[in-house]
Amino acid sequence: MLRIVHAADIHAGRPASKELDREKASLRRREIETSLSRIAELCRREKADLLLLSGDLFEHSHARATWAREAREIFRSLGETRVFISPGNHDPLVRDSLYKTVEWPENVTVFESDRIGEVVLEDLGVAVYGLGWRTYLEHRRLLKGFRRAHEELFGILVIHGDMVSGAGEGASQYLPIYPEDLEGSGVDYAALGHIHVPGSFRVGAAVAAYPGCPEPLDFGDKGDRGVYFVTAEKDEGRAGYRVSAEFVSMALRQMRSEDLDITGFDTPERVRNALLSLGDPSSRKRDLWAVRLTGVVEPEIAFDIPELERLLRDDFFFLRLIPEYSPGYDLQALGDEKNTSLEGRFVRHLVKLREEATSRGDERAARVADLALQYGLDALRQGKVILRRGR
Ligand SMILES: [Mn+2]
Repeated sequence: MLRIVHAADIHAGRPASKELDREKASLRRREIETSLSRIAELCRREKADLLLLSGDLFEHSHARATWAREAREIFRSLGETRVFISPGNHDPLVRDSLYKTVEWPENVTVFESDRIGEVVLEDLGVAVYGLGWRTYLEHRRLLKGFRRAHEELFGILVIHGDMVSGAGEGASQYLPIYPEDLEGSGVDYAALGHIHVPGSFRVGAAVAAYPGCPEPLDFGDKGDRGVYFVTAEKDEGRAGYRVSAEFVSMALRQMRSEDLDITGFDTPERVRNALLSLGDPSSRKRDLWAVRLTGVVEPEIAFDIPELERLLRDDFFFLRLIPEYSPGYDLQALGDEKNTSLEGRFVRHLVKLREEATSRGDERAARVADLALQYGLDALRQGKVILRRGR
């Protein structure tokens, strides 16, 4: 049985979010860099025949030369595992690429041409096909017309690109991969890279997978992150292979997004305690959290968001608070027809504007009217505008 570890989009060298303090930012950057060594451990544990790295292994503009040397030693330590790398849009084969400055060990193949190359591994009964990006953008449909040369071998394609669906030429500037081109290639497994959300799927007779980034990179990268462990066995009953692609979670930390309803909360202490009830202590200390504060609070209350984040700095690895709560003005009472004051007329006018915007489907205008209502009432009743949104 053929045993394959397929990873992509490590993005080694990528600086962590500027919102992290210096110490945590450098820790996080290092965690992203060292995911390659954890992937190598998986290769050893699973006695993998092949390690496929489908692009964006590092970031050309940020990766350190020392990291590339570490990567070389990690690959060397894999010995029996053959490594195939197809550079992508963040690590293209430009003139001063780290791919060209490091002497890679014998078990490593970097696909250096933007035309599909092949490596035949007779002992494994495998042919690996792949290409490398040479520029930061790639509009060309590079897979079009490609057909594998060795029908009798297990065919693998390693490529960094964007699966598109029949949107015509120019469908993507990140190497558009058309399902029909992939199907026409005749390969058994397509080791894809570029999309950061993990997923495996079938394209005709082929199994294809995007492993996604093994460590989450942005707040959008929610959920489990990792690599694929792929096995392939000749299916004696039929002409082809039985291929299974199993997701293996690897990430040291997760990105979490939560909503917290703070309706009726009147002290920062209450907000702090509610935040401390999210998840459990270990997930708070481990993960990166983005929490939206929602609900309705007394109009005179505005929580000091940076101060709250500071108070909780030791409880969360990282916490970003997004204030989206609104002031509890009683618009019904304030806008009563009998209220002839400036306040009453202001509320009736703005409520009408908001309703008109809503009824013609203009959400933005409705939002503007709503905020104008809040700020106007703040000014009229409290003598100042309260910026609850922070930052
Ligand atoms: Mn990427």
